[in-house]
Amino acid sequence: MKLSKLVIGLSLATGFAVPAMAQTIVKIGYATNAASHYGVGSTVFCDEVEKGTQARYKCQQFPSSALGGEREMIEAVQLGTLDVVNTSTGPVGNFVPEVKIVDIPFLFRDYDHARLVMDGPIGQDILTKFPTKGLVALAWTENGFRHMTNSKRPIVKPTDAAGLKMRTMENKVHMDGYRTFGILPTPMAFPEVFGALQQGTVDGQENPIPVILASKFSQVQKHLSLTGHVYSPALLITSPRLIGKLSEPDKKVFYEAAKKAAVAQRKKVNEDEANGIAQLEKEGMTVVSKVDGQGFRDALKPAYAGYAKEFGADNIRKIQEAK
Ligand code: EAX
Repeated sequence: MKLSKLVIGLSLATGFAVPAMAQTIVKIGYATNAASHYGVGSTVFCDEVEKGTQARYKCQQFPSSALGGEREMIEAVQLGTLDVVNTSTGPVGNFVPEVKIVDIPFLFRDYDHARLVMDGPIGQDILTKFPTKGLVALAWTENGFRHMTNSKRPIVKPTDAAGLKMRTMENKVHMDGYRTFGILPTPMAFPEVFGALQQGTVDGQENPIPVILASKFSQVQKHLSLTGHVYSPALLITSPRLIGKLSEPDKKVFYEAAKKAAVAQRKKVNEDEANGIAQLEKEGMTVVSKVDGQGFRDALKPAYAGYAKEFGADNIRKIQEAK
């Protein structure tokens, strides 16, 4: 018998007002709108949590950077003013350094390779590093392969990107890499990006197709180059405080919900990648689909020396060779 019917039946039979099941609101935030890949993943997470806990836990979603940039939302989870954030790894390395290795440019061959690593021993081991930093990573979700947009000129080879003032995430691994292309990296929280592009404070930015689409960057950017220079993982992150309050069965519900969210978010990324480029051309962007990928990889070599020193050449190779 459904729980709610039982509760009503009991209160009628005993004449006592049986207290309605207490409901806990789970506040979840993310950078892009509710129809985006982050919104799709977060909604699946929320639906699964509500269903799996018989509505004892119900989400309140804060899409479109309503609670600030991703770094601010991660800090809010640590402080306890936000319960869950669905965030790219952009700023995460500043909280959990072990994450930084997966932000290395041209580390992953394609989506299958990236997802295999994130869901395999290497990616799962990184998730275990979060609790000592006051965070709990429920699962890897996905932002996607990042491409360059700018208002000045088509980018085919690294020298075309040289001299451009490009907004980057607050991510040193990205910035060190982009400097080898001659780019002038300008780290900036995501909510400020559209305005900075509109005012010309920066010439360009780089993001996956789903973000470029959802953020309407075609309104302020003329050129899109399918560089795919970085795979941007994402994460559903909560806090030890929230997890610590859950019963074992409810904890299982939250982790299972996060896994289902990842599947839905990755599917939406695939859909956006398949349909988004034609959509962006329709919105007026000129698209360079064939860039000099080898030229970008060659230019990156000096940064790789630094990455090998920081993360260990073997660890980088293990990821690159994962099959
Ligand atoms: O996670 O800051 C960024 O460019 C991120 O890709 C965006 O917030 C989506």
